Formats: sequence, C-alpha cells, structure tokens
Amino acid sequence: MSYVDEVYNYVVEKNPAQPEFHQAVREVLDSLRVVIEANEEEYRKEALLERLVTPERVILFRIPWVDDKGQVQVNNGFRVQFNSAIGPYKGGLRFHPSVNLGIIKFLGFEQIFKNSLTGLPIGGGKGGSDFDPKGKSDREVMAFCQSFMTELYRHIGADTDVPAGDIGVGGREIGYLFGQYKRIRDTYEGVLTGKGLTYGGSLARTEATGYGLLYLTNALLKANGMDIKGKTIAVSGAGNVAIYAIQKAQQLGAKPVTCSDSTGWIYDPEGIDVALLKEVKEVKRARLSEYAAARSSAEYHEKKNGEHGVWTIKCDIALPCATQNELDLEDAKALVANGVTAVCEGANMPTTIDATEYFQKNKVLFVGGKAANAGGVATSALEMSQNSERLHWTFEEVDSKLQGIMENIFANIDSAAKKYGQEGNYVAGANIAGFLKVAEAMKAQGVV
Ligand code: NDP
Ligand code: 2IT
Repeated sequence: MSYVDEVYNYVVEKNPAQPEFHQAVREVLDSLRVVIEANEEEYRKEALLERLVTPERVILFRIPWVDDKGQVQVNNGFRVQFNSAIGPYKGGLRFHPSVNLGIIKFLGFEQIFKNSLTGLPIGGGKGGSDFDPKGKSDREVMAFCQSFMTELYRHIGADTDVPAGDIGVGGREIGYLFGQYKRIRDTYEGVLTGKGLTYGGSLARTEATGYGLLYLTNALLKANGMDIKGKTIAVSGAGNVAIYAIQKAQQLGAKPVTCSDSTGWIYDPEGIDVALLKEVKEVKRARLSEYAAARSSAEYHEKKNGEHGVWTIKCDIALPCATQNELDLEDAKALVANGVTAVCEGANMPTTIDATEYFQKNKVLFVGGKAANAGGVATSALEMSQNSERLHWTFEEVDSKLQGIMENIFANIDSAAKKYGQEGNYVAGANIAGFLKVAEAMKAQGVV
C-alpha cells in the first residue's frame, strides 16, 4: 500500500467518528501523492506524515457559566495546537452548537497549510466551543467568554498561540476574551487578533477575509483571460466573510445577487444592498427575512431540508462563505448547468469532495479555502506585527499588503500546480505549496 493510503487509514483508525477531519486529510493527502512518492523513503523513515496528521497538543476543557435566570450552564471548550513548525499556533475560535473535536481538528489541520501559503511565520491551530451565542444577552456572552478564557489563558500567548475569530466569534467576543486574558495575566500583549481598534486591533482585519477572497478571485480570472467587471456572483452566508466579499465584489464592478443565513436565503437581482445587510446582521443580529422586508427587489426563501438555496441561481462566480459541506454534488451540477465559470471558497471546506471533482472535470476554475480565504489570517499576522512594533499602520497600508499577499498566493499555487504536472488544479497547487514549506521546517527541526 502507498504511504499516502497507509497514513489515511491510520487517521481513520486513530480518530473514529471524526468525518470532517478524515475529509480534510483525504483531500490534502490525495493531492500530495506526487510529492510524497518522490520522497517516500525519507518521509516514511521520519514518519513525517504521521506527525503532520497528529496535533502537537489537544486541550479539552469545561466551561461553566451562569445564565440570566441564574441557572448554571456547562459547555465544552477545545484548542487544538496542530503544528508550530513555521511559527506560533494561529487560528480562530468557533462558537457554534455543532462544534466538536473532529470539526476543530479539521479546521486546525487546514490552518497549517493556509498559514504556510500566506508566506508569514504562523503555525496552525484552531479552537472553540459548542456554545451558541445566538439569542444570548451581552452579559451571558461575556460570562461565557470570561469562563472560556479562565482556562484557555494558560495555554496561549503572543509568541505561543494566538487565537482569533471564526463562526460566532466577532469583535464583541474577542473584546471580552481579551479583557479577561489581560486581567488574569496582568500583561498587555497581542494574544488575540481581530481586536478592536482602540486596543491593538488592525485596520482592515474586519474586511480582510472577504476582501482577500475577491483579490484572489480577481487574480484567478485575470490569469485565465477574464474580467470580474459585470460578473454575476452567488454568495452564501451573511456573516463576516460574506458581507465583505459582497462589498469588495461591488467595488470591483461585479454584481453579487445572493446571501444566506442558517434560516433562509435572499435573491436580490438588483444586487445586494451592503449597508442594509450590515444593519440587519452586524447591528441588529437579526434574520435575513428583515433584509427582504426592507427591500422590495429582494426575494426571501425560508431554508428547507434538501433544498439547494443560493446555488440554484444563475451566476458566473460562486463564493461559498458560510460553513463546511454546504455545497454538494447536486449544487455543483446546478451551478455547472447554469454556466458558472469560477468557484472560490470563502468558508473552510464548504465544497464536498465529489462536488470539487465535478467542478474540476467540467473545467470550472476552482480555488479551495486554504488559498482563497487566507486573507483573514494573513491580516491577523499583520496585526501581530503591528502589536510587536507597537505601531499602527493605515488602512491603505494593510489593504495593499493584503492585496499583495493574495496575488502572491495565487501565483504560488498556480506555479506549484504547473511544476507538478497538474496545471489548472489549484487545489493540488495550494496543498503542495503549503505542505513543502512546513515539511522542510519539520525536517530541519528534527524529531519533535
Ligand atoms: P460568521 O459567524 O460571521 O457568519 C457565518 C455565516 O454562515 C452566518 O450567516 C451563519 O448564519 C451562516 N452559517 C453558519 N453555520 C451555518 C450552518 N450550519 N448552516 C447554515 N448557515 C450557517 O462567520 P464567518 O463569516 O467568520 O465564517 C464563515 C466561514 O468562513 C466559516 O467556514 C469560517 O471558518 C470561514 N473563515 C472565516 C474567517 C474569518 O476571518 N472570520 C477566515 C477564513 C475562513 P446565521 O447568521 O444564521 O448564524
Ligand atoms: O479560518 C481562518 O483562517 C480564520 N478563522 C481566521 C484565523 C485568524 O487567526 O485570523
């Protein structure tokens, strides 16, 4: 059996009931075959792949907190410190009821390669909780965040592990987490990114993932002889990534016509009104039905099981920006039948493996999340730089660095794909380019 297949079987055996983690590993290992086969003996002897798929450290903890009725609640907390070969662990925290160890491991594993692709010195990690911030008062969210940090603080630090936001963790949560860390440690340091602008945050971090996604999409289209101007875009999600993807798409002259949340989706043929979307989702924290109620051009569709939502809308470009496995084979077929030319992942692993293969077979330009959504974590690394030098850069400075980083990522994944005989396969290009740097650093540092 090949080393790649052996290690995949090892992962399935050692990590039962973690399908998302298996899926993330499968996708990476499959595209590394050509590299692994060329170095099989050396990698096998050093157990390089076994080390790569095994987190350096996993922290599981209890989070007790008191709700507004005086009732004690208990949630599960996770931090997976996956790989620190090229820098301190870096990656977001997700608060969502679906969070479990397998989900955090898939996210932490992907983060290793994504962070490597940014070209910046950051290792891979991820964390979170099955806590649901939806419907909670600010005081309840604060109580939860303080309890979460009361355990997490001992495992993180500006040069050790630097968490940030992800689903369910935005500016409000980062503020509460930072306050509690500072209080316990009595140290003012850049231990989290995505901070507010008054206490060490970076300009453009809020916008970075969505903007970066569009900078990359733009570079992809240009390299393939197309222009983003005038293109119709289907976006899913209505959170941090989706909102700023929609905003940048409009700035580049494209027309995003959809968005979605966990309860329903919007089709707005005149183009999404970003100011209204921000008011509904960022300020009121309300459902998308309120968007439709305030805008006559918009149709609202309640989410139904088995229904295919935004992917049934005819578009040139699809940008999944909500969550894992939200775009399946049937969705891919509908998009291809409607003439989609490019799909770039704003979310982490939103496309199932069979849907990805269907796009690739049908010559749709496809860029996975490790490359396409790396702008968020890249700008987090820029926030770390600013914290270290105790200076703030202007919005334009950060934004132009972000644009440069995304264009660089595209150039690197494109040339890695070509170099390894898989021209146009940007998934393979990203996995290979991300892997090579980490593997080199792991080899240099010996058996650790
Ligand atoms: P947010 O919490 O801001 O928004 C998530 C959006 O997706 C919301 O609209 C939410 O709906 C919807 N959503 C989440 N889970 C589900 C679900 N199970 N079914 C349907 N809809 C769902 O998160 P982000 O925008 O930050 O994250 C979106 C994706 O992007 C995630 O995959 C994340 O890992 C990834 N990502 C985020 C980065 C960042 O910097 N924030 C960086 C790189 C990747 P509702 O409003 O109803 O909750
Ligand atoms: O998935 C991701 O890259 C993020 N949620 C952002 C991580 C970060 O450290 O900014």
